[in-house]
Amino acid sequence: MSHPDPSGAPVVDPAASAPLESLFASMALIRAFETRVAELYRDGEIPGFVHTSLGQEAVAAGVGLALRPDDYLATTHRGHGHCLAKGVDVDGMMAELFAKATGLCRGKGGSMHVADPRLGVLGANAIVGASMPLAVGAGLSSKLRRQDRVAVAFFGEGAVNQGMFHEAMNLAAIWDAPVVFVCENNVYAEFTDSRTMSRVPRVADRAAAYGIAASTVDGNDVEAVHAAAQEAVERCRVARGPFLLEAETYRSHGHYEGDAQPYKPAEESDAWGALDPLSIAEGRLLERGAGSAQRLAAVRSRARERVEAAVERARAAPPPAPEEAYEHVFHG
Ligand SMILES: Cc1ncc(C[n+]2csc(CCOP(=O)(O)OP(=O)(O)O)c2C)c(N)n1
Ligand SMILES: [Mg+2]
Repeated sequence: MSHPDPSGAPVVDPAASAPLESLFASMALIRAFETRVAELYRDGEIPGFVHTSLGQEAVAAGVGLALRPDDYLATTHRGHGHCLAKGVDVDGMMAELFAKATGLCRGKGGSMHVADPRLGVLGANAIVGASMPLAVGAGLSSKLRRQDRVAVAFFGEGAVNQGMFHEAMNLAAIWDAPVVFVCENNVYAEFTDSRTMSRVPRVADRAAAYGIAASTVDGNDVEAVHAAAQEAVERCRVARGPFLLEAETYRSHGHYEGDAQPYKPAEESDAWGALDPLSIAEGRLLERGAGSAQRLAAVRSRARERVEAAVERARAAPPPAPEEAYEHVFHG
């Protein structure tokens, strides 16, 4: 069986792109949410472990706005932004991080296991690489049921030396599953420079080994991510086979909140700091006369207010009742 179209002509009209204003608003919400979550975690209000995607918001927003509500999404330990960009409820998300009964998973999942099946969000995942086989399964089910739902797997570049990457890429290829593999290449896997972990610096180059089309995009340029994601998603939608999209970016916080990051050279952090995705989008909107500095500041402050309302609701919400401990969870 041959692959339907491993390279192929573009399927998306560039004029169909989401407006930069919407992409900016989505990034502003993620920035506000995670900035506040980092503070609340530091202050001991949020339990467990928290990994933020601060600095990487353009990837989540660019891909999220290319998806339909019924498309599938599987994410990682660093998935708040992906879920928010897919449209999950901010109150439910915040309450979940607070481990409250009003959370999306009734407070039993937390940051690393949050899910929302109503929006195709198959879950965050503490197992590095596990988003990929999940998305292949979801994509295959969509194909077998003759639906046109697309499945996206987010993962980091630290996951691509896992067997799961190889197996998922190969199965998606031979089954022509509608899966977009989105690699957020943020330079580090925990405390290790990923450039020391492989002789193949570009993750996208690996796709050729499976007969899968691929591209690398500037992951801090939300318009570039969105255009590439739209193209990849629409290819899947019209059954042209899976796609690997690599987004080059940088996490501005530590691996987890509390990580002092001694392994990051200061010049490197500074250089990436100058490429902040929200500032890039703001600069572009101003340049195009698409918004005043005041209007853009208002977008950011509305996002902060929305998040603060979610924090207040989460604080006031009850914890899960002890008698529900064995409900909605797997147990032997
Ligand atoms: C199967 C598995 N191996 C190792 C770990 C420990 N671990 C957690 S995050 C991480 C690094 C992930 O790096 P990357 O995939 O680049 O994602 P990032 O944290 O940069 O978003 C590792 C090794 C794990 N959770 N699961
Ligand atoms: Mg990484």
